[in-house]
Order: sequence, then C-alpha cells, then structure tokens
Amino acid sequence: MERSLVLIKPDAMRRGLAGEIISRLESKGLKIVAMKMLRMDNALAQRHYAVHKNKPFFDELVDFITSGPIIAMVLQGDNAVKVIRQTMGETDPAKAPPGTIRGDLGGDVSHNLIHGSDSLESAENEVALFFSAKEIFAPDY
Ligand code: IDP
Ligand code: MG
Repeated sequence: MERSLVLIKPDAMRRGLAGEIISRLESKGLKIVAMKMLRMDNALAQRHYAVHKNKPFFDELVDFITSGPIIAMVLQGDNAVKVIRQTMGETDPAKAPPGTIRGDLGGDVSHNLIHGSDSLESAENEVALFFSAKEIFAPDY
C-alpha cells in the first residue's frame, strides 16, 4: 500500500468542487488517512514546489497556490500514487481526457484544481511537509 499527498487547490475550493474531487478519489478505493484545510504561506509553497523553482511560471504558481484556502489530504491504497495521477488527468485540463478530474471539471494549466504527488519519493517528502506522523491514521479504521 502506498500513501500520497493530494491538494485541492484554491480554484477548486472557490468553485465548490472539493466534495466532487474527494468523492472521485474515494470511489477509486483510496482511503483518507489525514486531512486539513489551510492556507499555504509563501515558505510552504516554495518548499512544496521547489522542483519548479527555475520554471517561468514559478512566481505565478506560488501566488496562485497561496491565494486562498486549500484542503490537504493523505490518501492510502494500492498504487495510490499512480491511481491518483490517473484520476487527476494531465496537467493541462484541455489535454486531460473525459473521465478524469481535470478533463471533466476543466480550468486551465495554471488553475487545474488538484495536486497529486508524482512518485513515491515525492509523496513521502510532500506528506511530511503538511502532516506530522501523529496526524496520519492507520487505514483500517
Ligand atoms: P502536475 O500538477 O500535473 O504534477 P507539474 O508539471 O508538476 O504538474 O506542475 C505543477 C503545477 O504548476 C501545475 O499543476 C500547474 O498548476 C502549474 N503549471 C505547470 N505548467 C504550467 C505552465 O506552463 N503555466 C502555468 N502554470 C503551470
Ligand atoms: Mg507535479
């Protein structure tokens, strides 16, 4: 079983899509083992998106992700990283196929509703940025 970090981004919160997104992920059999609503500050955003530091869109990305409250979750399940990425769809909603969160619920490349860790290694690092060990439940509740 894997654990991965999901963020419901400020655009999804503003559009009232948090429930729909959570529902789609739970329906895939992923278990919520940690969850909180928070507004990321600049320091957390810089750390979370550190791999994108040199990208032309980095400042815009940090401004957007800190622009309002988000929901952070840890989801656990078989192949959680891959299952979440498939359920999200491609980064650009215009390229994400129907049936995926980004493909069905739209937005644009800068406002694409959801973050999901892209590997087991980033999942471990990202989960630790948002949650302490005691905030994460065992999945057999
Ligand atoms: P991912 O969220 O699908 O893993 P990444 O390539 O890791 O996509 O990029 C992180 C985030 O940066 C994206 O979700 C999106 O919000 C933003 N982003 C990526 N590419 C662009 C771009 O070309 N313009 C503006 N924002 C972008
Ligand atoms: Mg990514």
